[in-house]
Amino acid sequence: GPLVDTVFEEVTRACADHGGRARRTGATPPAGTTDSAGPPDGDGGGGPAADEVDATQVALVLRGAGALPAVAGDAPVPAGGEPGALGDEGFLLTRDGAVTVLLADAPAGLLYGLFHLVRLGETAFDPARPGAVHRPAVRRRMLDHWDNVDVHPVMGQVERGYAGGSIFWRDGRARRDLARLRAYGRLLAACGINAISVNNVNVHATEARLLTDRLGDVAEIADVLRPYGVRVHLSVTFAAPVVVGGLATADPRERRVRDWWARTTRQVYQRIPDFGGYLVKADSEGQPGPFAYGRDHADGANLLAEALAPHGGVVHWRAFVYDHRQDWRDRSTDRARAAYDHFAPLDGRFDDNVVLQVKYGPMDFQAREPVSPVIAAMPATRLAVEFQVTQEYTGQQRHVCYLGPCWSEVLGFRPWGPDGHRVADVVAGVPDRGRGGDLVAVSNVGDDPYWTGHPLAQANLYAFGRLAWDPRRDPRAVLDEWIDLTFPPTTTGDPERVRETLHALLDDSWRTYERYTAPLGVGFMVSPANRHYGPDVDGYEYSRWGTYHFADRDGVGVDRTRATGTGFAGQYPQPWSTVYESVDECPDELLLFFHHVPYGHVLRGGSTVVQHIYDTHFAGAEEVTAMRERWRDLAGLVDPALYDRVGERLDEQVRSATEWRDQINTYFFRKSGVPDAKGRRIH
Ligand code: GCW
Repeated sequence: GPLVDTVFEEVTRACADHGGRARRTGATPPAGTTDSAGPPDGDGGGGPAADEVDATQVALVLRGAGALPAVAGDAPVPAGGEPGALGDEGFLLTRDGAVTVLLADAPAGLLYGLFHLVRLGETAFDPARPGAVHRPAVRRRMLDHWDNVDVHPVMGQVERGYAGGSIFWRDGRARRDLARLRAYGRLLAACGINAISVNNVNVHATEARLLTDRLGDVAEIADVLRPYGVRVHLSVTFAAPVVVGGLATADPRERRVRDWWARTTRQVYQRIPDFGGYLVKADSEGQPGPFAYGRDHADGANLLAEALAPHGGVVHWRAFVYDHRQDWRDRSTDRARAAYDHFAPLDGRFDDNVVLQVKYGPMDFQAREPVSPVIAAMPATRLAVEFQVTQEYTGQQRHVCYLGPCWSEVLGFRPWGPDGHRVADVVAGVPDRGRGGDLVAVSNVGDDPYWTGHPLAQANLYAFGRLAWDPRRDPRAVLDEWIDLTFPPTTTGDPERVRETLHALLDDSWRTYERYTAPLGVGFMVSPANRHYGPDVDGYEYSRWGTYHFADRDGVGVDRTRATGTGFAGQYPQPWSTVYESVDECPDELLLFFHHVPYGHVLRGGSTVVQHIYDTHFAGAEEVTAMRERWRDLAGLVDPALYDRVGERLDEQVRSATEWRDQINTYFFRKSGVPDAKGRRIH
């Protein structure tokens, strides 16, 4: 099938890169493949067996596809590598004498194995390397594109996009840049990502038609990405039966509505047989949903699930539901509570092919939030945890902010205490704690030549895929992989310096970002007027979006305790509900998320809240200045255009971090009247 062809193409490409040779046996390569990617001596088709790939000797073996070559028959098979056990995407890498054997039970496994070989480089051929089975921890590793087909008057071509235009759409039309799409498929597969949705969760008029008369545009993308093991999903509007179907209602209980979804979905599968499914933002921030008909989210999700089930598709139903028309005077409504209040009571009511998609924190992708309590509250529901690779609230790809450590913390968090399962286990599926789901992230990719605007933001895309494959990996090790793949040691002249410099910039950049923006879990001090970029401490303080910090002359923070606040802390299982409830036990980095405290409150770390605010802002801005200087070490070692692009963005990051530092420090100095203990300049 197409995946095997892709494996072959990738082998030839890898071999061409290394001056070696690749041959395919047992099937005819697709037209053009061998000629274009074959060895430079023109010694193209037919001939020797696959074990003649390069002098280094690799055998790529698809088990079950006929008799195994002798070379794989003798290879030692580590535990877990029995026939069929590798699954749809797993692979076994082992040695048989002088031959490195890559074995898979399905073509996608070969493809992932091949990218693994590329990552390992020469070390893949080390005779001492023990055999190992590799399988993804999470079955669906998905990117959501918030791309609009039309240019939206406020949000533009890509909602919260910081990497140029969309790679799929431009000005209302499909771009049809198939070469770019193919390159994207390869990039996704190299990261381990196996699903994408191709349009924004806010579904406007034109985008609604992707489900019906514009389906061909989606099918074309699916055709290009299929050979890379990537399935395509679509964001749909819950009101589709009305807005594109011509019905008078979208009520899930109405037979004609159910028939419409069944018929429409059948047509989708006729055109795209491996279509992934629907992604839905319903009754959220103005998007239509089942509430209009007096139905709940389970009724709504199951309506679509029923239409998709016969074809093997899934519904990703987002749990990002809250009242965005809140009155700031009303202290009883707490946006952080909303997802749990809406969804936890529905546990057990969702069909098996519904995946409830929950943002990792209870608010909205802030630089620091507690893990959403919904993740621990729905053992009978499939859950997807949603991250934001696009840096809406973390510097908008103008700032270096490597999010691997943030996601790693979330995935490693144990909602039931030190002896309990992790978030990653819930997503992977563990008895009594979770039915298994997906990891999903909002994409940071656009039509920018570097894909992600800031060249170093590619590391976030890569880290998301790699952590979804194996959530236990150390984000620094993931970064090492990305550095080697992006700045191959043979091309930079001084690979050690490149590696050290990139680690110096990226490793701690998320915490640096947190320090110069909004520490202690306070969140939302971004500018509403400037699309969430840059500081505006009170920008959301009296808004309807439910995002408050309640700073006054005496103190700051949101009381979310059961005793005196909104009760949000009570949504966690033990021990966290007790830990978060207690002002003394609550971790410093989340203190202002859970408590309103006086400026003089002494943190567990020893300093007062206001002094901590001053200290972190001075430190964070200084760290950014140091990052800017450090980058100069790479002058002449990396591509000049890339060097300049990163340099320009670092200049902006220095400017912005300074602005954050000064506005936040001045704000809290004016509110509290407490001077900086270290006598630094506060304006
Ligand atoms: O973070 C917020 C963004 C919106 C986005 C929304 C969501 C697509 O500001 O732009 O809408 O979240 O996740 O649906």
